[in-house]
Amino acid sequence: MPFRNRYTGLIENYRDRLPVHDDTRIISLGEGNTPLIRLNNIPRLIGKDVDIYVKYEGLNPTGSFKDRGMTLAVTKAVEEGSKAIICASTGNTSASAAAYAARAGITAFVLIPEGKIAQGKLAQAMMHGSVVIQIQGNFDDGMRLVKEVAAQAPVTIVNSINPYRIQGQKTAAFEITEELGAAPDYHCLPVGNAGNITAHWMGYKEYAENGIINNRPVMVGYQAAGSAPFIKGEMVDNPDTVATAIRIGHPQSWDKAWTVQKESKGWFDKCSDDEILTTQKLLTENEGIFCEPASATSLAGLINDLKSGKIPEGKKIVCTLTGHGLKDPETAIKQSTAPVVKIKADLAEVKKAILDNMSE
Ligand code: AN7
Repeated sequence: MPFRNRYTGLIENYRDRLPVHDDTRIISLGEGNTPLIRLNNIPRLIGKDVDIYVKYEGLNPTGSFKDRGMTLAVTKAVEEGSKAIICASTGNTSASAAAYAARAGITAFVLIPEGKIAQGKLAQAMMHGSVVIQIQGNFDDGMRLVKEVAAQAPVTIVNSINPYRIQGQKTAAFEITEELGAAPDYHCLPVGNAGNITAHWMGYKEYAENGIINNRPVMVGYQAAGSAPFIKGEMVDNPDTVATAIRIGHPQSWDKAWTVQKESKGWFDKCSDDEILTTQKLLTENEGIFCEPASATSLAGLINDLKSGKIPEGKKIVCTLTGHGLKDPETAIKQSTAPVVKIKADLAEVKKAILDNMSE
């Protein structure tokens, strides 16, 4: 049988573009190398002649793009002798930190806003054995506390203010350009702290500066309307949205993201919670792709900009789907209108249920 090389994660894959040494012990769960899926049906449904690809980051080991940054942040923390990591999180960072800490054999402390993180993410943080600290406050309160406590205790912050997080996350742009043979015309992302949009731009710029590609995308960031500091032009104190992952009013990469906007000639815009949930469902029902609400913001915003003509037809566009739909089963089930037929365990009733629900 022919021997196929094992994929062993993005640090091994992009070793020469990341700050690791030959003898660095790499903490990996095989993250990265996620599918770039071309949408077959949605362009036709919205009546636009465009080439849309989604980068399905929900297929990372813990179900979100955070793993790209976490593999490097935890690898470096361990290399530097750290025995504990800490983060504030709307859910996905804590899930990822908990898993990579477990893998490394160190402790993770995670601060989460009480009652405002999706069930799947809470389950992950708990199952991986992190110390879950629920605070009566939002993400921004948690982030402030993490910075204060890390100044006084021997813990390494693994939020995206840790520069290794951004370095790891830039690899998504490498993968996209390698598959498309060039950068896309536009790249759309959901924006919370704005670490990921910053990381993608870093990756595209690096490949352009190295002559690997000769184009760079226009970067477009979308936020939930109730949690949209970049659209307001100032910090927001009481952010709220059904997309709890991006319920962030004080983005940590504020200045960096404005630089991305200027350098790439991009923009920020907002989507309503209704648009976010409708788009999440559009993807699940018409493409077979299940992402969490925050992730659908990238496509929801793109659809708005295609409808208005701000993004013209004939373009190649990538939307990042940052997290898996299974992260937030409660929101999914609440908004689902799919028929759930209840019957007796009886053949005739099953046949009737099939005939009644057969599509034309
Ligand atoms: C699914 O987990 O900030 O703009 O604490 O989980 O890089 O912050 C999550 C962010 C988009 C926004 N989509 O990315 C956290 C956290 C999902 C997310 C974002 C997040 P950034």
